[in-house]
Amino acid sequence: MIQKTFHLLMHSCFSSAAAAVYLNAVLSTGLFLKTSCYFILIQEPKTWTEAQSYCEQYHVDLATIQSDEDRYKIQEIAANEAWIGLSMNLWLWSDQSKVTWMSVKWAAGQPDNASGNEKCGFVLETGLIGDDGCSHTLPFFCSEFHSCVNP
Ligand SMILES: [Ca+2]
Repeated sequence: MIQKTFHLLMHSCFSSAAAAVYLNAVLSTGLFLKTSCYFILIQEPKTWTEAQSYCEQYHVDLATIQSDEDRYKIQEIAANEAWIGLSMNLWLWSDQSKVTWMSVKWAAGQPDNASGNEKCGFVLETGLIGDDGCSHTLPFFCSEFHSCVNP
């Protein structure tokens, strides 16, 4: 609700580019910690399961994209294919939260289950999502603050 209000405010006061810059400044102050998450991109390629363990040990969990803001945040620091917390056990986030499909934007042709065993989700530099075999090794996004999981 805070974000919606914020959006309306930004819409009325700034151009979208200025709003994006300002939003990032506000986000980086932690003002919106409860409704937005920070993400960290770990460049060392790991399998999805290894990546999840790493995130749980050193951060919070693999990244979940629960809103457009989350997606923009990921998109900003995404460089190449990288795991996120999505996996196809009925497509749940790794923290067991349900997928808000409005916030998940599949890349063209995805999910295609191309190898017949593509049960894990990765994000492209565009912020769009695809499915891939969980044993492939990719960089990955962790969510960074506990407030993401327990707001
Ligand atoms: Ca695929």
